[in-house]
Amino acid sequence: MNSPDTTVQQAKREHTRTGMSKDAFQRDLLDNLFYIQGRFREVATPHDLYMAAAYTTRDRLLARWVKSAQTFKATHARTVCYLSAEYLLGPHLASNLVNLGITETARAAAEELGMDMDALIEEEEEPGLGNGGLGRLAACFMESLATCQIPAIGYGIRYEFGIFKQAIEDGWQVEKGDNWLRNGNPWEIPRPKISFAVGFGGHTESYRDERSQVRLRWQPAFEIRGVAYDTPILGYGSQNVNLLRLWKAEASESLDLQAFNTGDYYGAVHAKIEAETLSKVLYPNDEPEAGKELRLKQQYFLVSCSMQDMIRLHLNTVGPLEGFADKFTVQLNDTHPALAVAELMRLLLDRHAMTWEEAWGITHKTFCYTNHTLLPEALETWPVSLFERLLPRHLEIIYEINRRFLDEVRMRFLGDEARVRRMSLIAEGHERRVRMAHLAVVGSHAVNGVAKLHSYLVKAMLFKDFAELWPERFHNVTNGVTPRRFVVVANPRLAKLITETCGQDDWIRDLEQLRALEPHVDDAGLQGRWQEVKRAAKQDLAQWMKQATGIELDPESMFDVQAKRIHEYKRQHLKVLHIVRCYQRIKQGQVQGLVPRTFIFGGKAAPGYFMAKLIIKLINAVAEVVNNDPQVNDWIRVAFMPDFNVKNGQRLYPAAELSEQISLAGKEASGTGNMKFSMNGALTIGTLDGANIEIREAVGPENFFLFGLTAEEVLQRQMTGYRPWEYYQNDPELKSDLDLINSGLFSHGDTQLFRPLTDNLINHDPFMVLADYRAYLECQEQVDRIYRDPERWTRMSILNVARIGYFSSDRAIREYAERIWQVGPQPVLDTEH
Ligand code: GLG
Repeated sequence: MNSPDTTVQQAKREHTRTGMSKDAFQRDLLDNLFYIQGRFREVATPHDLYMAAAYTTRDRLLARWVKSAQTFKATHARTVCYLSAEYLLGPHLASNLVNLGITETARAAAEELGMDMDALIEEEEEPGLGNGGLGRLAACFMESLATCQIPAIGYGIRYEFGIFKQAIEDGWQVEKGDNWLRNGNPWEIPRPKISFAVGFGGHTESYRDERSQVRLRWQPAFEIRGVAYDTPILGYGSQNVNLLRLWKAEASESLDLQAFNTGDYYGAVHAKIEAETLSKVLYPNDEPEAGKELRLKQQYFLVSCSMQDMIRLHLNTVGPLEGFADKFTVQLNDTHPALAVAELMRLLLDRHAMTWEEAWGITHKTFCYTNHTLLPEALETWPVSLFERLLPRHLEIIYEINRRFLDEVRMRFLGDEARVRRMSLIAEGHERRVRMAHLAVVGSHAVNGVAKLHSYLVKAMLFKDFAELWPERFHNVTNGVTPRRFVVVANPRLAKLITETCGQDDWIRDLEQLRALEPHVDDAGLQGRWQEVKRAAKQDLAQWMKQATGIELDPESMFDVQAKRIHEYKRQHLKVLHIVRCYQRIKQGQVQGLVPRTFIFGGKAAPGYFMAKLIIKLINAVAEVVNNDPQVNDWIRVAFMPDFNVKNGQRLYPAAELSEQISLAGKEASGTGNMKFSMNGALTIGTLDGANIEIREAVGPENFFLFGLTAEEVLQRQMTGYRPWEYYQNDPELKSDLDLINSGLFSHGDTQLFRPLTDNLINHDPFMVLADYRAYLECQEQVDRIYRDPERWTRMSILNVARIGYFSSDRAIREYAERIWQVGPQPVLDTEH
């Protein structure tokens, strides 16, 4: 026990070390520059200064983290464990300063030392440990969990190479390695003592335990180790800090020693290198998983380390494992961590000697599963043969789960063997495969989709049989995004204007308060300032683009943006057809009613996704012709922002006026970019897909540009037979746009380059681009009409922001907490000040 005196001293020391005043920040900045970076002011590089600022900020997080850990321990707080193969975090510095509430203090402190805080923020290389929406959602959720004061641990993989960096060369995407750790990562703390062995291969065997019971155990052929790296995640305006724990793969010491002792030095080094490849690289999505054995290994590595860690924590703090599901609730972010179901069963059965019924009772109470897509190619299945080889014990457990589950199905639906086959965890066929989504549904007590339409389709189509068996298991939680990063950090001018107009900044914590803008919507003063804020953001983006790509954007034109992964279902090619139509109209002198526009694209294509890469080439090919034709470039310009990531997204959202959300209805589970654009005052042109539907309801149909087939109509067309060539033949403008692409005009005379794309559209068109073409063009004409009335446009923009509060990830997290996790806030008290 500390005497009261030493406790007071400790608190004082903490206070002087991590004080929030400008002077304290300034002193620590220099201290950290000197003692951690080993530099002094005169010779420090911008990167040194960034590191010093990062450590100075981290110190302040750590003070809160310690208090959080103490509070959670003392109160035995129920904890959410978020299991995700991806976290697309984005840069930490600016967002942590905002959440600490010291952005201005830090800026002033830096300025007095002759440093420019914005330049330091620019220095940070972002951890791109995710592909797109799914990974970014996990990052928003971590931030909102801390903001909502819900104790949580995010578990993931510390990939040495995150999502590739995209360069554009000759119009094509070129992938470059993302060596984000090269210059060190000041935000993480290695925990070499928190490490677990993870086995692979080998065989299972039965033995008799001390009570003479026959039990099974797994003897893996080899083991690697997972070591914890912790990153503190601070909530906005709260003292709560949660933990993001990422696992790095290392060679197991025991194997090392063995090899060294037998004199096989190179063998030992080789084993080490091979073990480390496990967390080497994040897999880009949208690619078939064939031959991706390493990916299954990664998935098992993640869940094994994480489940072992939870059991360790439980035994250390609570005690007997019977109460495991009361202490922890585990959210499976898509099927990537679904193996956790089998792993927890294995640990409880084989290591902790529980009966099947006890272990299953706990497992089933522990897990919840979020589905993020209906696209069949993204629904993971793994060959049984691969499981046999890598995870023999888990396969046995999965078979037993399946046997018991299918008995239940047979009891409920007597004689319906077709249903049994459809629902089985094992897909029969010439190659038997494990269906990870079925494992996740059977092993969880709650399953949710990520927007109303998506959750409906999950129940009505994807998991129809399961919803008939267990209707109460299915939920919807519509996604959200954090307004801290996507408004306060990305768009400080807008944040300031909102705060001044509302008279307070409570909206940052409670986004529904944006409604206070609504009474001012007709105020000419606000409208003028609103327009100025947008113009300034457009100028910033234009400046960045000029320097990054050489392309000049005209800030006087409408900024029309589509930024997201490149995928046929998201229909970037529909947007291109619109641009080609504008081009032709301008060439033919039909400019009446046209509004000058800058079309901006951003997004990566999966390296093995040929069609997506061809779409990027097409965008750049059209850009080259359009931008170099003086007859048209007064009207339209096209720019492709290279390497769309969180950091670049933060440049784009504030500058956008029109947000393109034009996926084929029924294909985009939710979308979250749609929310980020709208929060920054862009108007949406979109289909009735994913969260677009709910955004439109929230902002009002009159403030949203709607077009296109509904999900139901799409299904109908598919059933009655969709014939894209009829659209091609019957719509002369559509025909002429596609023909122009094939004419070689955009490809230096090459008439074959874009054939795979245009042929596919005319003959198959799986995402019904041609069916929606006409409606899209007409809707774009309406966009032009309204844009020509700036007052009306601005009004709509203000209303979009005023009514977007529902799409905060704080709201989403509160819904999970109440309806799915049954967990409440555990505030950490500020005992320091
Ligand atoms: C998915 C979907 C998106 C969704 C995101 C987060 O494609 O529509 O918004 O997850 O739920 N695979 C994804 O990125």
